[in-house]
Amino acid sequence: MIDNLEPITIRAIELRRISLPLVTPFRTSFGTDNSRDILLVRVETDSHVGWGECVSGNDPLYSSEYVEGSQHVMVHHLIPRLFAFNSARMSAHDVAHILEPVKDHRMAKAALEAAVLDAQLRANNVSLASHLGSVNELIPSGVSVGIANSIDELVTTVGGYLDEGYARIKLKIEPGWDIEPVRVIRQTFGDHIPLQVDANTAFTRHDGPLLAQLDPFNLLLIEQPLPEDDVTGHALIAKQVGTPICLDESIVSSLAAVDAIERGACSIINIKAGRVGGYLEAVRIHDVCRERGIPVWCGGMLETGIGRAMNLALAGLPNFTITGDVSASERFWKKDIVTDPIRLENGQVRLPKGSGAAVHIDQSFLNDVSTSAITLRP
Ligand code: NPG
Repeated sequence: MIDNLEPITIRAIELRRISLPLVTPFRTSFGTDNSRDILLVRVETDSHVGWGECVSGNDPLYSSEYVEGSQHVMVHHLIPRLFAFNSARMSAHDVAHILEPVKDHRMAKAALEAAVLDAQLRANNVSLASHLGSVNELIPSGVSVGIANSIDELVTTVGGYLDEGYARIKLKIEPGWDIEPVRVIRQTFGDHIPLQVDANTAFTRHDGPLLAQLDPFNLLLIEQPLPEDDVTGHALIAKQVGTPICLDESIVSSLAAVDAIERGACSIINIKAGRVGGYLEAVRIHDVCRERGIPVWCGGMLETGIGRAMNLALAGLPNFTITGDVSASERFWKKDIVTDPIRLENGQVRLPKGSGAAVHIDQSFLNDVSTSAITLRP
């Protein structure tokens, strides 16, 4: 990926918070979401506008980031650095470097970079997908299924998604909701459905023998069984379990990806731009994985149409050979904030066409769901 884009000058950055209720509560091993408080970033140049979506959650449960903290670090640390750079004239490829002195806060950095990139790509009349190196327009769509109140409820939910045509099912697991749900889903729907599980760090190094009980069910992968800072623990588990181990939370950068691969901690990686500080770093992770023969897939973080379209641009890169969490908008939202939400077509989703992320905001609905907005200028 080369930076062949004309730079832009940022005239204003708007931080807008919206509140969107989920169609159904989404339960993982780290908590239950009923609605999302989402921070959107709008970058304005003299001629164009770009959008970015911050994936931090309402509470610091998936990682240490949370939406209030992301907004705070943007206002007080990140945006002032952008404005101080070269009279706010820059390329999106400069953003990570400008923000590097601030430690972590990758979701906040990713949202700012995404908005700058979207504005710059629109000004250059280039699509995000082609800039990132995407080669596919139709992307197989996987769905993530939260922990249910009962096995019967889980069976009904999974059956509904299979009827809709989803190409792959991911079950959230935690201690006590692990082997049995997988056994019943396999027994009910057969061996042929692509199935995987996600523990979101809920197990320990001692759980290798328990997780090995998943081996007979021929899962595509077990995602992030152990805490994010226990990379060596994942390498130990990988020796005890036949099912491939995939890392999500542990992979915060391309450096972390190389480290985990070299330590034998995973044979598959989930890439989320928000978790790694932006789409440009996400492409670098794609590349280091590709060079090392490690397939990747695109994760999701309950994004609106803005983040969903950007994720699809990423998921079209050639080493995204495993079906990702790129479900239709209606999986999570009754109504999206974009005019043309991502829809499921025969188990696939289509990359929107146009410059930048190629989405258009439904301005009146956006206003309806907005809870606050502030504008910062250089
Ligand atoms: O399809 O957008 C989606 C959701 C996929 O399960 C999903 N995401 O741990 O990967 C995860 C989980 C998540 C959601 C994590 C929200 C953090 C926040």
